[in-house]
Amino acid sequence: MPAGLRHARRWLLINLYNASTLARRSGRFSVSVSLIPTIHFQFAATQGVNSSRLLPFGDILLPGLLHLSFGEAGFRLVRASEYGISFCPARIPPESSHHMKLNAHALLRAVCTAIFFLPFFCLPAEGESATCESLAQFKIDHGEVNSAQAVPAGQLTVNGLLSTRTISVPAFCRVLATLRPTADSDIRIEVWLPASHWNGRLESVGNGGLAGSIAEDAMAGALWAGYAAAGTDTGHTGSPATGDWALGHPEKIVDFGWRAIHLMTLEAKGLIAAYYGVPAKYAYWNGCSEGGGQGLSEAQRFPDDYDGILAGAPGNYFVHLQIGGNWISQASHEDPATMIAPAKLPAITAAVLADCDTLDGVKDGVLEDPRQCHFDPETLLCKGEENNSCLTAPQIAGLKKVYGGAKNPRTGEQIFPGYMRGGEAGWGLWIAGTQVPPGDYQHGIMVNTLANLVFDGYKWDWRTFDFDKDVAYADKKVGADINQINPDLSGLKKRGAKMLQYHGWNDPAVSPLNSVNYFESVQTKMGDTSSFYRLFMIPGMEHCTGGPGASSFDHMQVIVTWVEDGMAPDRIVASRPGRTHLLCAYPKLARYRGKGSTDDAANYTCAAE
Ligand SMILES: [Ca+2]
Repeated sequence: MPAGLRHARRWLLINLYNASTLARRSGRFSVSVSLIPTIHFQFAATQGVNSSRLLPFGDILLPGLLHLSFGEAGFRLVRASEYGISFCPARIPPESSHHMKLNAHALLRAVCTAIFFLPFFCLPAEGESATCESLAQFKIDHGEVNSAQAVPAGQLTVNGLLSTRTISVPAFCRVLATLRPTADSDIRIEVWLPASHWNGRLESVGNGGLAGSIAEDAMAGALWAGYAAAGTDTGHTGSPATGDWALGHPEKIVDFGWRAIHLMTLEAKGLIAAYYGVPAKYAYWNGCSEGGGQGLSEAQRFPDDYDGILAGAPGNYFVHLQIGGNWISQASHEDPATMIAPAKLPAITAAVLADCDTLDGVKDGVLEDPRQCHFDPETLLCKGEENNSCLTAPQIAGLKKVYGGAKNPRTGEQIFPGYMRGGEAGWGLWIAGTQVPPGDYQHGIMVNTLANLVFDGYKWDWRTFDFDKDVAYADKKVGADINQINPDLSGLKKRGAKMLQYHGWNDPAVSPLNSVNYFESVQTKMGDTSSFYRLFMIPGMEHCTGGPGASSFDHMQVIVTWVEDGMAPDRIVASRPGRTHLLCAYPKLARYRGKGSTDDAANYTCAAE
């Protein structure tokens, strides 16, 4: 294929996709029709939508032919992809269905226009594989490309930490590189480039815990959605709960803290531009847990890196998060008498719900805002023999410490907030445990972090942590690099980037109040941030996912809509099997309107408390 035509085809695909998402996000219905196998055109009815925003490609390719008007509704050719023969309505919002005025004449004219463009899509695929392999010679600034390989669609075997596994992927160009910004750095990155149907965007994916591996599954998900994807191990290899890589390697701590993500971003953008011949139109960060903290780091340190940032359940106050974990270990495990067996957790939540579930007006097993609940654990005191429905006095004392969070015993200052009432049934993996030392995740990551990044390795005894002087010591030693708490997001605001932070109220791994604290610190510093930074607290969601609340939604769709269409999210409809629920931009809360099913988000409104 001639280079010019290839370029035109690429631009068309990119912009068709963009127009498609704009149309869908604008709340208009769309209708899809496939003409021949492997060619699929989607027409979106775009009544009332500004045509100049919908047709960014119109300037390049025959604008008059792309804009079809039929009475009240405008039909545009907006997308091509390989779905085979079909004729189906796609994503028709109920409130828009009455706008549908598709008639035979309109369809005929639209199909004719589509046929005009067939040659663009019927041309043989360009030589991506050769182009891909040439990336092995591509010069990057902070290291070298190790390999570039065209991967066919199908099953890809990746070497996971615990086991080798296969993941399903579309055809893509897989680039492996190693970055060495310092002599002690060894940062592995991967950049995955869709062989076809690239949507013009980069989606970088984050890590969990102490990182140490690349999230191939998340990268595959991004590929399937048409994104070029990037990921890094942040400069060391190992389990996300292993920290021995850091002992005696201060530069590796910097790589983990912020440098690897930033450099990965720069190199991913360069590789994208080299492979496709055009730069990514938009770059997105998508991370939760440590990945959420990485998103905040990018927002604070390198606001030019991303146009949109999804920061879920961020472990951004990393030093204090671990100190909070130590607090829990000391509160609930230092003395075996304080240990709360996992079998007791459901009874605690049941007692909390009996006290507080209906404070939000709906009995649904979920607290809309657990801060409104002041359930007193003393009510669970065993009257006679201990059983799984009651707590002993030492257990109650430990539970109160988990709720209350880490505090400086001398000043009373909160070091890291505690965990919320109503989520206890989901604490098992993270907080509770019957071993000494505890085998839960919080404890494991805490010991590995504090022992290796702050103190002198595993000979350090977690029981000796001093919640006064050791806090300042830890912050001074590594806080500048691994805490992401700067409330000044003026760089992000200035360039028009957007950040959506979300956090489950039932999170047992990173206190949800940490998200509230950071969000409010930014409001204090900058005033109202609603034009570029919003927080969504998710009732009943545990760490990044799961829990009794309805918490599933298309995160990327929300941030892409905000960045590219300028539509800031006020409310998000989340779902779980059998239920939809309304999520509201903090500090608003979903309030039941009083009529209709309490499992239907349509019967709620976002209201100030
Ligand atoms: Ca409730």
